[in-house]
Amino acid sequence: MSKPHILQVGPYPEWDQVPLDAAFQMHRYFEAPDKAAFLAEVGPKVRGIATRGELGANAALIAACPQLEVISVYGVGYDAVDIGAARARGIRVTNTPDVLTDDCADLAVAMLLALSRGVVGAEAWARTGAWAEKGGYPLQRKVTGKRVGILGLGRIGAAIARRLQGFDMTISYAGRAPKDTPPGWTYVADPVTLAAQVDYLVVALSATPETRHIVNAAVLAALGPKGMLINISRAPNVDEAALLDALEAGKLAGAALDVFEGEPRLNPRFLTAPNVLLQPHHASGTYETRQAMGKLVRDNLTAHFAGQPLLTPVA
Ligand code: 8YV
Repeated sequence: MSKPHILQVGPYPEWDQVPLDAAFQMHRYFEAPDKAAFLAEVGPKVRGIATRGELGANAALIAACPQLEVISVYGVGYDAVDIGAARARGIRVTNTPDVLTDDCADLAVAMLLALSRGVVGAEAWARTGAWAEKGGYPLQRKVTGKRVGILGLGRIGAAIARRLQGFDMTISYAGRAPKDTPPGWTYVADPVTLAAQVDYLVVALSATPETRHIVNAAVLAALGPKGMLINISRAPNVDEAALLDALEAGKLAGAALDVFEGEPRLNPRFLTAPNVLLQPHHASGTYETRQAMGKLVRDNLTAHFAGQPLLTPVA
């Protein structure tokens, strides 16, 4: 039997590419110099799309594949997939939840600690000889015992909160509705109120049209000049212009970001803004987790084409 044709939107590590090539007829969209011509040629044969969280599959890509049955996303966030276009044609969509939760939470905590303690600047202080020339590094902000607000207490948000309990932090969270949480975690309905009562605001929301710029100028003002923002979710959840304005005006103590509008290119204002910690969207970027994500992408495709239930469907 011929192998199902799969449109591959972005690159995968070799340990994924080899088994994908063995099981499916992969068409590497990202390598095609003329994307339109490539799609016109392979689109009619394509029954599956394998994509990455940040690349997704837009309506045009979906429309170019009239036989499309399934979209398998390498990532938990599937906001870049036009779910409406997929649902309208009964196209199934899968993602890679759970396997990346720990890594995303670990990096969020690492970013919070590094930002608050000035780890990156302090490293440069030691490395460049500023320590010997100027003396000790300027004092930083203590983490243990502070108040953290988690915007979006899903799997990743809850994993972040559990870790931060180990730092004796007070945990509050906002989201669509209160959750069943460990004792002492407080639900706050409104993001502005949440920001006003915490030292650190960690954004862990999945991105939807409703959450676009949920962290806006009012939320940042409520977080205030001693407050710090950590975004481990998706760039559109934060109004970047408002964030840069607040940082440049000293109205926010700092921000640590793993995601950016227009990534991988950054707004150049981030390069000069004070007290920002920039990370290249790599919260799930460990060998262990990426291997598990790749396996889940394949297992979902394999299940679909074998007529078995999908492992992690979102549509
Ligand atoms: C990945 C992600 O970096 O899971 C997500 O939603 O954004 C990340 O895990 C990305 O999907 C890998 O391409």
